[in-house]
Amino acid sequence: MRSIVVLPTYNEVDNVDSMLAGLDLVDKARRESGAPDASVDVVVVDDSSPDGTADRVKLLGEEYRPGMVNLVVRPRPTGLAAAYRDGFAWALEHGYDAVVQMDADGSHPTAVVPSLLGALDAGADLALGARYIPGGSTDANWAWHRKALSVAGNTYARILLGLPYRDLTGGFKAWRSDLLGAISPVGGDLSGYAFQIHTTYAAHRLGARVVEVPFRFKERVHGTSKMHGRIVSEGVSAVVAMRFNPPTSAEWDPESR
Ligand SMILES: Nc1nc2c(ncn2[C@@H]2O[C@H](COP(=O)(O)OP(=O)(O)O)[C@@H](O)[C@H]2O)c(=O)[nH]1
Ligand SMILES: [Mg+2]
Repeated sequence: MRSIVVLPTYNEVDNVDSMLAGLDLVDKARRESGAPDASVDVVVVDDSSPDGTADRVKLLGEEYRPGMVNLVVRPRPTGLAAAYRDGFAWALEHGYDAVVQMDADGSHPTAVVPSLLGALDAGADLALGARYIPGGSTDANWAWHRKALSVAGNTYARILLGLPYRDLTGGFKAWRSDLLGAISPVGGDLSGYAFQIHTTYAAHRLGARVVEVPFRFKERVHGTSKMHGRIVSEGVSAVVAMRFNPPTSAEWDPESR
């Protein structure tokens, strides 16, 4: 299973070194396991960060296995979801079997990526990194209002959409490519939390096998959050809209795997 990690970045120059170093360890461990096509590549999707993130990634890329570190540069910051749409399209065009999405700020530990990919190896179509299941947790340093918002948002979306998953707003996930390709356009035109909820909801409605993998969410150490109020209000209204107008998706046969 050839895998790729999509890393959206906007002003993450102080975080990309440790992200790539961590993912290199994941790549080495999977390749050493002897499984066929076990490599793990990375594509950084940078929105022309003024702090020079893209140049740093180019430089670092030369230190790793040829072809491991890839870079897509977009002209300006248009949000996390837009960057993911382009990164996912890039991954699908390049024929990867599995696509991991994760934040580039250290909140989603690279050491958990093998467990997400392991869940796909074991037959899942979508593995959700989950903070709110046994074994999962959130950093004590995480601002209390962010945690409260996250817990409330998850409860709200879970109840309104009737979904069984405990972490719907998180953005740490591993997808089988055929499933990801079937839910195009990924997340409609949503951004932020709504995008994350929408994609999991679409997968669920297609009959995908979705599993949750616990992880400890760490607050970022370097750089600043790009979260803003509009992402929250979009989340609130988009979940109601999804409830009455569920995502429509291309045909996908759960037995096609
Ligand atoms: N390419 C790109 N990445 C973004 C954009 N906004 C946020 N990100 C990245 O998305 C990830 C999560 O964003 P973050 O600001 O940490 O949001 P928070 O975790 O909700 O506070 C980080 O890797 C950011 O660099 C954007 O407009 N473009
Ligand atoms: Mg963050």
